[in-house]
Amino acid sequence: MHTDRNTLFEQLWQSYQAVTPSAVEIHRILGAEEGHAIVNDHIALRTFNLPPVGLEALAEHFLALGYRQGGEYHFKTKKLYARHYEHPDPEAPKVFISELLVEQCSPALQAVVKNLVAQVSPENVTADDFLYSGRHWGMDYQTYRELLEESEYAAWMAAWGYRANHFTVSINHLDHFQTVEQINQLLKDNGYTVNASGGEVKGSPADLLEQSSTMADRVPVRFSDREEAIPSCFYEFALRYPEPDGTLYSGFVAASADKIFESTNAGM
Ligand code: OOG
Ligand code: NI
Repeated sequence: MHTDRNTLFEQLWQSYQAVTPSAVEIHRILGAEEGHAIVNDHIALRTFNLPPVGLEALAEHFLALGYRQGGEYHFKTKKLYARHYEHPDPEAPKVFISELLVEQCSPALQAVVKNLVAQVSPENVTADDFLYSGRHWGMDYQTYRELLEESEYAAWMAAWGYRANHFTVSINHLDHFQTVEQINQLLKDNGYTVNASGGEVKGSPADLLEQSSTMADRVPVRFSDREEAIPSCFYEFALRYPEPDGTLYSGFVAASADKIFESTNAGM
């Protein structure tokens, strides 16, 4: 477990940006190099609900840094369960962790995923670098394609392993953009594809959270038998609204999250 929050998030960013060239470019487009601060609203991590890699094992890394459990979210059709974690320091990024409910999947998928997870050493799960350690298992392209037919989430997880699947720009902290619509227009003007599932702006002021995201980059991944370009990670944008007590809403919105998961869909 890391003892320093900044080091953990810096390492997560490094492993994320290595497979997400658009995040680096968008960072620059937003003016990061001209001294405009880019504040990260949250990151998201994915896993399978099997020991030793279930949601709670990932969460331990954040609890050790003083994070506390927030809300929980159910995604029935996608067979996912998620929780968010937040820190008493409001400047700390929130963390959204989901897990695939493997027992609800087909016997074939269960067999594949159990075999992958069996290759993870429990001592690696508590190691400092686990959350950005990538894949711990052998993976061939055909198996990836088979998983894809049943669950985009399972296929993504099997191909990429442990890493942040997105970072999120806090629009509240931008000084030159105020709305999700403005960000989406900027993205489109620069040639990026905005995730349109359920609408390009997800959520509303009444939900206290509006979000959008790019569609994941496609980058080559090394499978055991060959290299293929597949969806990697995406960039998200979040605008939070105040609760009656004046503090910004710190939760997530399940109906919006359901669509944001689709930012890594392969579409083939
Ligand atoms: C997480 C999707 C949900 C949000 O902000 O609601 C999410 C994922 O794609 O793993 O990030
Ligand atoms: Ni998100």
